Amino acid sequence: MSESVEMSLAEAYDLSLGCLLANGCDGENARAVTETMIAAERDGAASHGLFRLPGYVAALRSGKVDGGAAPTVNRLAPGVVQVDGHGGFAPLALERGRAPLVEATREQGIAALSLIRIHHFAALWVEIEALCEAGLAALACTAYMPAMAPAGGREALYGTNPMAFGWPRRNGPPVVFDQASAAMARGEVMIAAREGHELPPGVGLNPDGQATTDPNEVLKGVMLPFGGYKGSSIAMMVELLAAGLVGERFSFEAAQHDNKDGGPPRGGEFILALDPARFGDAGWMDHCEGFFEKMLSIEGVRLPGSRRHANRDKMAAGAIKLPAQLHEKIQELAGK
Ligand code: NDP
Ligand code: PYC
Repeated sequence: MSESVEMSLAEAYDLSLGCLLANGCDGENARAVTETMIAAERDGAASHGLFRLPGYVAALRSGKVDGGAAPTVNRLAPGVVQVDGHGGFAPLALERGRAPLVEATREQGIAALSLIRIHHFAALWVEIEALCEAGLAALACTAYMPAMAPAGGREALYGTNPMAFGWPRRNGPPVVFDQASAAMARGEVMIAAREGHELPPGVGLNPDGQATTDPNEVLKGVMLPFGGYKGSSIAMMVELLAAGLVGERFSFEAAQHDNKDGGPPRGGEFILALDPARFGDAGWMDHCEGFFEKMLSIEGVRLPGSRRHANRDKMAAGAIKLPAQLHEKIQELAGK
């Protein structure tokens, strides 16, 4: 384990905000991006926390991303809300789309949010939890740049293409799963490389197409889908929803246009929201609570998202440990 620097969440927030402001983000974008990364730090999701800040800054410095972008909202159809991010980072666009999506979903029982011209570099549970806290069930997905081979192939075509789904609870946090369609998020592979850890088998191939558990070799080679052809089909679905449907770039197209500065490429996101109260079963909440109870009555079973929430509870009065090299890098990027 590398050396680390301990800091409170408030200190980490200030560090990130200052760094983004110093690199051309306006206040609203710097706040929204910072909140997303700090939420990940708080929940122990390091691969999508401050680890991403150098990439966000690279995209600002190269001019790929507009740190002052003001997302606009359009109601394309009764059940389709579109947010145009105008080339900015995803968090502010997601924030701007949330209230119109909740309103459309409550009106109709089901509605979708289509995000275009955004740069997504984060975990998806952030947007899902916010919708579940408004009493809705939701599903989100986004594509990236080619990192993973379709089942049977050895050439990257799909992004690591995450999909997240969440369900509201009566008391306590929603149940949310959020998973890459790759065997592991690429950020986790990068962290394994940084920490000198081996990967479990099945994550990827080296540049010669041979299976390897060396994260550095996987990063040079190609990642594999989880569960073989099953994860591969989910990755394909994500490409079709987050690019084909919303009218944005497929991962391979995003890479063709990207300047390879290490920051997130331009792409899209698709979110589907459902209001369980509009599906005809007044007792849906009790029914589903009973289902979760049943699940948890089986020894060894936990709900997805419970690890994050346990970390969140622990972190309430605690401190995060930022790798010293990353801390130094962020300070340098902030001009300190
Ligand atoms: P993991 O494999 O670590 O976890 C996937 C999900 O499974 C989580 O919801 C996790 O809940 C749940 N889970 C894990 N173990 C269990 C268990 N024993 N029982 C029940 N549920 C369990 O995540 P990934 O490596 O696939 O992805 C990590 C992150 O990377 C995600 O947040 C994803 O959005 C992000 N990502 C973003 C991309 C982008 O393009 N923006 C691309 C790819 C990934 P818990 O958190 O509680 O452990
Ligand atoms: O961890 O695979 C990943 C990832 C890609 C974009 C953001 N995170």
